[in-house]
Amino acid sequence: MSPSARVTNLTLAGALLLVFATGAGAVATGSPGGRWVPVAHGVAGMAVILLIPWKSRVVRAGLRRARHSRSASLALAALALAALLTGVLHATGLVRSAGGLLVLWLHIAVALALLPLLAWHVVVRRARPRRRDLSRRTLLRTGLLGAASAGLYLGAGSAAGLARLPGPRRRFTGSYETGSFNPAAMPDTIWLNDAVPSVDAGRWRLVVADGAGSYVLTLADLAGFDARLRATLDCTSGWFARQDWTGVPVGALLRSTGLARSLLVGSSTGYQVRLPVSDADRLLLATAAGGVPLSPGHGFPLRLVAPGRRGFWWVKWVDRIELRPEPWWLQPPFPLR
Ligand SMILES: Nc1nc2c(c(=O)[nH]1)N[C@H]1C(S)=C(S)[C@@H](COP(=O)(O)O)O[C@H]1N2
Ligand SMILES: [Mo]
Repeated sequence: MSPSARVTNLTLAGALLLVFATGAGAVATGSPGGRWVPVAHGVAGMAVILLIPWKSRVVRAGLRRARHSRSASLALAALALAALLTGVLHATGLVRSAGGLLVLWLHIAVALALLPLLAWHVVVRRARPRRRDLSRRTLLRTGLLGAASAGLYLGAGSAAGLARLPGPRRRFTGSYETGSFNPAAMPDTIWLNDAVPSVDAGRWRLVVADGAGSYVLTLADLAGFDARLRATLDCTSGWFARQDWTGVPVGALLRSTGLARSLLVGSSTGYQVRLPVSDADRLLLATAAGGVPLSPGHGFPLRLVAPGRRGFWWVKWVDRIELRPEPWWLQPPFPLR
């Protein structure tokens, strides 16, 4: 017997909740401890695909009854299918950009557009769980769906491998390698509407504010440092590059941390991030990549290297670092400019 419309809707709602939560998580994750998040995102996406036949039965019945909200429901269905399609295209590597747009950006944009429609749909067509939904049969079905989704995810990965698609060679974050050990081949990525500033190297200053007060450094002052660090820059738009970075360890600039809880790293453009103070010993302020001074697009004269964190933490055109009493999480989850 096939599941009731209510059970189908509730199962789909659960899968979508998982898909959105892990999708947001996949964008944030940068260290191997979080490697399960993008995998869970893929498996949850497969569950949504597997539920399509059941859901279309519910949709066909619904379209006969509720006519007034039909166009919104169809828009919802179209966006959901577009999100699934772009997800599969990016993950397998079948199509990674279309019309100059990265398929991953399309995937994220479609998912964000989907969110308000989905919220509306869930409120308007709310399916209340009932106690008898928790039957042995439902549990068994959910287990089977989970197993089938994992199987489909693994199968799609092997198929992509057999077809020699680039998908299986992605990093654990889901990103494709682009320009490793060749900074000139690495994309210049601007987060939202920031722009490459023109920097006068002679007049540029770095302001350091630590537990002992604040002081200023020139580019000549920084030239004396040549700490090296091999680290992976992994952008949320789906590419990563390994580079040998050279510069000043942040720990060498901070004379005392006092009671500070976070380190604010600011750009001359106004872009800024707040990191936990405990990260300071792992951070580098780089003046060069691959032995060559940073290009304007990659942050000349100074940019943050934050190993284990996604690209949006790697502030470019840094002109101040400041120890702050506020906790690091007192900021939007992603930079706002
Ligand atoms: N000031 C500033 N820093 C920034 C950004 C930005 O838009 N403005 N983009 C961030 C993002 S999203 C990424 S992925 C990296 C990209 O670094 P790259 O341009 O050197 O490849 O820089 C980060 N640092
Ligand atoms: Mo990025």
